[in-house]
Amino acid sequence: MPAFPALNAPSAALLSRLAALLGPAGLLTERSDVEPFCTDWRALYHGHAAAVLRPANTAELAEAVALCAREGVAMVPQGGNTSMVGGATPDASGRAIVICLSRMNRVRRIDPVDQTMEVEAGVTLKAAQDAARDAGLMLPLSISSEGSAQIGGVLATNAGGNNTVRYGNARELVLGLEAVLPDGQVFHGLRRLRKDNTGYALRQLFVGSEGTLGIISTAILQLQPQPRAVEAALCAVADAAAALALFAAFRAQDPALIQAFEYMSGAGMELVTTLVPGASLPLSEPAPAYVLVELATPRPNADLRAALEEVLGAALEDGTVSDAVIAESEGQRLALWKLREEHAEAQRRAGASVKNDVSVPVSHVPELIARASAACAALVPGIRPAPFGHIGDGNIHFNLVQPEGMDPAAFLAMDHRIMDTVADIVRDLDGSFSAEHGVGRLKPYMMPDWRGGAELATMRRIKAAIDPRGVMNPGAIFPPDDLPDSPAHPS
Ligand code: 2HG
Ligand code: ZN
Repeated sequence: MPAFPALNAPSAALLSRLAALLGPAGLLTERSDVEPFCTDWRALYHGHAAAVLRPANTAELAEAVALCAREGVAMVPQGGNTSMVGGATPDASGRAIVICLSRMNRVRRIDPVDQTMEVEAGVTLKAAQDAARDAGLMLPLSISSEGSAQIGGVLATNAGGNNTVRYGNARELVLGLEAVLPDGQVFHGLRRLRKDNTGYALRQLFVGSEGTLGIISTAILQLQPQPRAVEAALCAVADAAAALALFAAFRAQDPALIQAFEYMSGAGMELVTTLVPGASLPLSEPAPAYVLVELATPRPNADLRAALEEVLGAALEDGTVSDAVIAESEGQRLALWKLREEHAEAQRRAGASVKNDVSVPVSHVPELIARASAACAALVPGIRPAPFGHIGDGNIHFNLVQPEGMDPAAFLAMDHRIMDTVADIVRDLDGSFSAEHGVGRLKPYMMPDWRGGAELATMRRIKAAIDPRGVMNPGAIFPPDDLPDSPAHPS
């Protein structure tokens, strides 16, 4: 286990050097300015920070990191602050500095021949998608928080989302990367090559590192041709097994057409339609579960509507699907997606919830949902399972909303017991305790058990080699014992 020395609060001299380097727009120290950066989206973590740095470019970022590192000050990189696992929240000591990338927000270049885009870390995923689309291409990464989530955070957490089934996770889209190392050196890996076998693929080390090895500053992403046709449908199904039967039917027809294949439980959908303004179910009656399927193709003259109707028609006939609605316009397609993308927001409005972002082999999803629902109901009577997610790639958000009327704090106090109950079943089904949200500050306690032995030992050695002082995002990924200076649990 690496023995990291204690981390320091920034000295007055450091803060004035940072002020001179970054200017008034680049350094926040007033408590009221700093506070918004100290609570996560779920409001599970309430930390404090000595300052927030907002560098305008890589040179400023690198210099600021070097100054902080020299004093042994903890740095917490933060993108859109949309982490579901407290990955970007400073601890309660007030000694850490948050580094916010939002001023580094330029789309530098889109190359139509190479089909790549070079984007700075602070560009929101939505802005990057829009820029790619305006250039006649597509950035095929799509997540519910894309309006706020920034490229740097999306890559640092290896986000997955709705299109993984077709295009892979963020990792698969990264051709090149520039990152600032924990001592302020810059790793210059901004190459846009499809082939580049020159030793270790260092860029991939930063993808999914959750800011523990350095700060991603710029990336080159692989783009795709823009689809010429997109069709989406919402289907009512009996359960996850029926959803998988429908998935199999679409795959049998043409796997290359499936752009998204999402599952929603009836309970999750009911929360959305009752708690999110403007969300309504376009089917005649509620169902036990739903699938949102999206087909897309760049091929000209592909009769995508006919392809969709062919599979849905057969599924309605054999009872796999009990009802379905096909979007007749772009507005209707977005309305269908709203029902899916507002699940996290609806669950936030419903009270406290415990999230389990888990993955299992696709074939095991029905068993996961059945067993985990029963186990959680036995543990907490009245608990409201609201599973949903990316069933096409085996990633289910097995989320549980508190029982009606229960004290939210009492429910959250059971979070580890609930998470462990689900995790035991996930393990039995050969799955992972974190599919796309990362480990953050919520799940490091699970690491020794799940990733123990050579795996965690190797991660610790990589961490110690790249960040020997332990200044980069302490408290994330590694169990608290590794970083005695950084309480990993909510304050
Ligand atoms: C989604 O798929 C996000 O909408 C959020 O990953 C999931 O709220 C969640 O657990
Ligand atoms: Zn998700």
